[in-house]
Amino acid sequence: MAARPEDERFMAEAIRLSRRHLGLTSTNPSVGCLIVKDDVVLGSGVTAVGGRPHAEPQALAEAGEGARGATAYVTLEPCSHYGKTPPCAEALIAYGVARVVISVTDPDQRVSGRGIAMLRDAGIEVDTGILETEGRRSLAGYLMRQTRNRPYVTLKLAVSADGMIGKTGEGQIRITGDASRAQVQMLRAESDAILVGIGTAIADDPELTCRLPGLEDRSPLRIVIDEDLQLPLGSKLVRTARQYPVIAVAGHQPPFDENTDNAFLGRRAALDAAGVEVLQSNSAEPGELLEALGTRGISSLLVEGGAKTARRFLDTGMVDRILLFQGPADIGEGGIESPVLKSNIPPSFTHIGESRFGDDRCDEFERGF
Ligand code: AOF
Ligand code: ZN
Repeated sequence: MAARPEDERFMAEAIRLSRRHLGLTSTNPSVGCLIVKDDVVLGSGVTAVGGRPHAEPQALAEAGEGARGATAYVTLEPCSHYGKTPPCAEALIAYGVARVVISVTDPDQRVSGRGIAMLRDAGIEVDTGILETEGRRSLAGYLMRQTRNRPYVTLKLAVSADGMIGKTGEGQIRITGDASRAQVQMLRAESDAILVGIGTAIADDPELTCRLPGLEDRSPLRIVIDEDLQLPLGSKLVRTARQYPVIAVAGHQPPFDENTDNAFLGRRAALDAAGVEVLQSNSAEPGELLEALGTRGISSLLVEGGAKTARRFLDTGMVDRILLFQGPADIGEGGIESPVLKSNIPPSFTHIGESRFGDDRCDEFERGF
């Protein structure tokens, strides 16, 4: 049978629910599930922090006997494999669910199509592709890592009215207001990792944590592209490295002569001793670093600047989504130009929405994959 009018409404609710644990379930996707009968939600579940239990058994347990004859709304195809937990498809069958509505099919080789087949074989009606665009957006990190072994990359930029992202020699300056800043903290909470270049790390001395009340423990892994390992030992990043992990990404080649070579090794040892992990990767090829992060289970990466780093990610085609926050004031003389503006977003991106945060606006662009 085809999709029903209420399907999109309940799927939208399941997707909203799934977002609650974004950034907390790596390497598992954060999935949302609702058990609905006669237009009433009898149970709901989201993949638990750490990735297990999955969403379905939680929603089913809440619905209990009520699940018999009900419809299950799931953002991702229920799993069919015996992994660290038994298959969710089996649980849906055991509880006597009559119909399962799915947004996105699972690219995981162990599941892909089998979850749906198991349900259908048991006589359950299955509809797929409900709010698929929105579903794929909520699962973007998981889907990207599964299919390309790299995290989904969001580039966030805060741009002044005259198109600048900062002012030379002035460190952190206010471009956007408090509402935008809170939104960025939320983005950090939803990301597995956050990345800046060493220029920004030195000029701004940022913390890159999530400081929203109650969400402090959702700070992402913090990464600095730091070719020559110049990250100051007194920086906020290094000082907090034992609490919130930091990776410094050094270039492949240490400098050539012996003295500088030794200095590089010394800085490396000092960062190491301060609890900063040093990783070597060619900074001109962000794809190399992204692959290493994908292998470690990082599914979503937020790139927060500066201009050079953003440019490199854009030029090598490693940006999947751009969030352009625009403040109302000019920066003028000494401004550092944004690597990208609303007027020159690369043609492979589509404008998918605009929101307002106080006096600022935020335009969102994405590239399909
Ligand atoms: C679901 N519901 O809530 C999630 C699913 O290592 P395991 O056993 O936990 O299995 C991981 C796989 O399970 C993952 O790659 C994806 O296919 C699926 N995740 N499936 O039915 C959920 N999080
Ligand atoms: Zn499952």
